[in-house]
Amino acid sequence: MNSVLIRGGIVVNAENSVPADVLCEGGLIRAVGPGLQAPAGTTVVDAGGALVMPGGIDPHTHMELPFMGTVTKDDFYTGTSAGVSGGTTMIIDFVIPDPQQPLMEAWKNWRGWAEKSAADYSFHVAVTWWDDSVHADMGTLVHEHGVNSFKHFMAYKGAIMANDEVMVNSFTRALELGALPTVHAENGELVFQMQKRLVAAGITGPEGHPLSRPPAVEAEAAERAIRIAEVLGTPLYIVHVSSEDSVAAIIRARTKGQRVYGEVLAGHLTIDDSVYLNPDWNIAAAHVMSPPFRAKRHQDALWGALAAGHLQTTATDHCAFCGEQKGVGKDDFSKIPNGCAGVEDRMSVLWDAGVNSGRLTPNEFVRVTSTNAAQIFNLYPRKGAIAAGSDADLVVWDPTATKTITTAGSISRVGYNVFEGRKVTGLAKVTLSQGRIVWQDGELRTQRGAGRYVKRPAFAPMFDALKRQAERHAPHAVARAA
Ligand code: URQ
Ligand code: ZN
Ligand code: ZN
Repeated sequence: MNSVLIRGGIVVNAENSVPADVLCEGGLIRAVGPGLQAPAGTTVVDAGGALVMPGGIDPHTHMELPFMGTVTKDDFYTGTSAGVSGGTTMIIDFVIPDPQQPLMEAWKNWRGWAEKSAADYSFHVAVTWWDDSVHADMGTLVHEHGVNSFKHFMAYKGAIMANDEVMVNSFTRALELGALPTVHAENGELVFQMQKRLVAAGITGPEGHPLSRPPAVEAEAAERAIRIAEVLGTPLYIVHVSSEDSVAAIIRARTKGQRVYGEVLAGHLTIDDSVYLNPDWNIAAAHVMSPPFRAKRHQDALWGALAAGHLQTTATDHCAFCGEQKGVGKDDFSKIPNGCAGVEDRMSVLWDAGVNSGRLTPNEFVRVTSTNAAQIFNLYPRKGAIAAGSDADLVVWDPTATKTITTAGSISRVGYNVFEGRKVTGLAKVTLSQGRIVWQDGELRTQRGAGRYVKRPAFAPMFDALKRQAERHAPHAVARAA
């Protein structure tokens, strides 16, 4: 049986940090404690005083995504390999059915594509349209396939946008099933009309992208989703929160007792909207993603909310398009495929900008890069913890190691790295996935297909709490259902 002993590290969990060895056997953590003995045949890794942390969970990636007429460059193998090289050992990707496509058909496609993954993965499923079959398929996905979160794109009109009718139906069904509704919060109608007006006015370059999606476009949708969740009594998870306006909406709801979670991207925390004014069209276009990068002041609000616990998770929205793919929008920014990469660099960028700056403690870093995602998406303590019985997905982290991020040095097939040229201190020295060393001192040792599909059970134990929340916020809805 494959076994690895990590000796002489400091085990950093969300709750505490203790000097301890970690013994991994058969894909699981068997023991955590001082002076552990290595059974015969065990590979010993000398942590040399480095930190041993739960592997990162990126709850928002798009590997092999067909989107805006093309397909993202990283497949599930290259994308998860890039992840483990940076200390991320699990992704939660998205099944995104076309409108009118049966959810189960899309689901099977994504399951097939993901079989090549090098590390564990799971899926949120997008609800892009509504009829009785969608209602039924949501049940099948929750009960038989371990899906406990459904995504709603409030943007991308004419493609995958969910209107209020779809959202209300889907949120209601999610509550029945003990699943968590999530949203991409941008008002798709406003974006659509703003794009047309800007292009008609001759603003056709990437600088038009943020102008077509100002913070109010995001805040309106965030507020609307929060209010829909309030009326229906459902919890809500808002992906890639990028503006102080949306943060304010989340804080308002949370302090009223609503269960609203927020995710922030490493990119939105560290990159500002000046990138869209780069005179090199290719570089400006490489930063086209939605919501766009914002004016610097928004970063302070995002960091503050993350440190305060109003935002709980960090992700990347890894969605790697190359220069040729972005070039489709040469004459019209609204046609530039939206998306940037990041799964490889999230942990280092956040350590450097978060922990080295004093904004986050190492324990808080673990919480926002791994533990909170595991808890919110019902993977804990299988993931998100260094504890006996948990999956042996972990990273030996050298807080003193330094590198300069470059596209050329990337494992990801990204065309342009939005973190290009950023010097970071704090790197993954060794990464274990299912107890196997998949990254060690700069050497990638992943196996195609070694990653497993991870089921995430419905929130059965939380269900009563959800019902009680519904009773508090929406007694009329509960009375009708009874
Ligand atoms: O909106 C998203 O999350 C997707 C589909 C990718 N791209 C992006 O610009 N964020
Ligand atoms: Zn999105
Ligand atoms: Zn996304």
